[in-house]
Amino acid sequence: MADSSRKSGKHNRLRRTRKDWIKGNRERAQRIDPDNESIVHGREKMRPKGITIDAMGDLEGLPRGQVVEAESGRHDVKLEAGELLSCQIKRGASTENEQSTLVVVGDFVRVQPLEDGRGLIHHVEERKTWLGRNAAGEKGMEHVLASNIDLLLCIAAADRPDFRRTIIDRYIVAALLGGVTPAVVVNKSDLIEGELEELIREDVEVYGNIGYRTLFTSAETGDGIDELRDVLKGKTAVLIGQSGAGKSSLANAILGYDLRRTGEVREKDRRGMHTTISSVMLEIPGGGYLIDTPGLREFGIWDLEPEELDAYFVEFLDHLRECRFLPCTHTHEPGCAVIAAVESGDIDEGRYQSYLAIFESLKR
Ligand SMILES: Nc1nc2c(ncn2[C@@H]2O[C@H](COP(=O)(O)OP(=O)(O)OP(=O)(O)O)[C@@H](O)[C@H]2O)c(=O)[nH]1
Ligand SMILES: [Mg+2]
Ligand SMILES: [Zn+2]
Repeated sequence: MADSSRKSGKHNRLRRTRKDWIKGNRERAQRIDPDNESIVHGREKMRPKGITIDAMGDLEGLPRGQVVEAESGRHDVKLEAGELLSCQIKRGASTENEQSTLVVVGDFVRVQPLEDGRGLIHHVEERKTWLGRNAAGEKGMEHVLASNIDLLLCIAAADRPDFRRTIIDRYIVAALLGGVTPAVVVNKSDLIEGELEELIREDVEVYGNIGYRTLFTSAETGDGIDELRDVLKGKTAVLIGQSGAGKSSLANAILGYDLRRTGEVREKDRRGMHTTISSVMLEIPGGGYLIDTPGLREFGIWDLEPEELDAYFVEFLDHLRECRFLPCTHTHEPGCAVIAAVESGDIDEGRYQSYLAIFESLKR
């Protein structure tokens, strides 16, 4: 089998399931719970199917806008005419999306302006791209963090003893699943010193070698901020990373003024205090949009069978067809070309360890 056909075969399989799922037998939601913004079906924790409730015709005359801020139950929508409207979700609102999160920053929506100056979201348009994860503690519910984005900036702080690459590898898989381009940003570069410097540079080089954009930044000294602005030009990007990594500080540095509240990091374990509680889309002077999000405690990959994971590790693709057994999970099989490439140094050992960890987590 030719390499390309095998690759596209995998993608097709994925596309097909996703498409079937979206276009397939749409199930009417039993109830939309506006408090947790999820669609509740008759059976709890059922994977939510794409739903449409109202016919599109009912939306005639309702202005269109984009959600620019979301915080429990409140959604600020920027109308195409420029006006900002604070909105709630109408009971019985409709969506073209299958994910459990009904409205998220980046969504294009149709709203009904109310007399009191606020608004009601009637309909959510299909998300072109999105960043999703498994909702914490709820197997089978995809929680969407942002939509209609071009770029995912995976922020890791250079000073942390728990600077771990597995989490970056998870973000990358999630980005690719949602049609988003990932980039790796190591922030707090001003704190890199001694032998840590070499270790981190080696770690980051791995991502450059497999084709992802990598950047070192310091929100403190301004190092790398111009380069980051260049990367963001004309794009909509979302900042993601653990609490305390410096996402809001980077947003402020890019904007050139302190709009986003930033927090402290505990001395004891260098963890952040979850300062940011809302997701906000910010317009960057000079072009582009940036979405600042709250730090995440956990990040599970959504909607992927374990045996489909290898297609999301780009550097594996050249080796897949050389495996003795097809299909091969690249975990234990004799004659596995991926394992051979790890042993020869062609594939980075850390990336392979991430693959194994994510593979295990997808089996459950
Ligand atoms: N030395 C140094 N400190 C930084 C840098 N960027 C952020 N910080 C500090 O790190 C702490 C956390 O920064 P935040 O921007 O609040 O982090 P966050 O990722 O937005 O955290 P959450 O909102 O909780 O997810 C603050 O004390 C910042 O001043 C940097 O580049 N260098
Ligand atoms: Mg923050
Ligand atoms: Zn293999």
